[in-house]
Amino acid sequence: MSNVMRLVVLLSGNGSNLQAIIDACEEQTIQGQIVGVISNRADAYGLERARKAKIPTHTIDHTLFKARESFDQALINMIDSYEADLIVLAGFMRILTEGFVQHYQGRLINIHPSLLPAYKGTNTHERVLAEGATVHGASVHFVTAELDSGAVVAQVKVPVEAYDTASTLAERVLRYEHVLYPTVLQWFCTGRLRLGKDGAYLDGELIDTPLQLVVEP
Ligand code: NHR
Ligand code: GAR
Repeated sequence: MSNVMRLVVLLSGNGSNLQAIIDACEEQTIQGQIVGVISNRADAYGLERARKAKIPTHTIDHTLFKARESFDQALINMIDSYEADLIVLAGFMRILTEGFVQHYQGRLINIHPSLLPAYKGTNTHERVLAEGATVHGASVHFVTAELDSGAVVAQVKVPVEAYDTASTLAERVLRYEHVLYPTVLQWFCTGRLRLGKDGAYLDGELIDTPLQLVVEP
């Protein structure tokens, strides 16, 4: 009963994706256990959500480190003390060094608020609106050293409405994320999803185009 996958979640903010993952673990729609939550900001509401769920929390404040390498090493030391099988980025807002990413090759996964490869980086909702796109979305990808460029596993499309502001759009995207992310994490936790040399595999088959999930948010 205790050989389920051990997840460590990294976040920087509200943690609504963390909440979706906590709920899925409790309902056993994810057969995994969140063994720790780490934030780079002491005031992240996600830490409060973790405490309520009796999950150990830590803050590693990036502003206390002179170099990205030393911050990342502190993260590595903390994560490895939990013997994590999978490191889940959930609204984590610090770019990670190549050394960090290589240490967790195939065990580091992120959710990004766009239909990758479109709109890498930050402020995706603002940029989608500025360009007048009618479809937006979210992607789950394995993390590699190049930002938002690792193998994309699955995506959801989200409609853009004429009245949208960045905030109403972000809210809608999040509701889809809360279904997408637990789904993909369960694939990993059941051994169906892995990262190979040439990309991500689901049930032994290369994902050559990101899987399109159709979900009820
Ligand atoms: N690290 C690597 N190496 N590769 C990725 O794909 C990563 C990553 C770290 C985080 C999440 C990410 C996203 O989904 C992520 C993917 C932060 C920034 C950023 O510019 C960009 C992308 C992502 C996270 N961060 C600034 C920095 O200097 C700080 C911005 C801030 O604090 O608000 O690190 O989009
Ligand atoms: C989510 O939309 C996530 O995709 C995005 O931040 C939000 C976090 O919300 N991630 C990034 O932009 C990473 N750069 P949450 O804290 O409520 O889960």
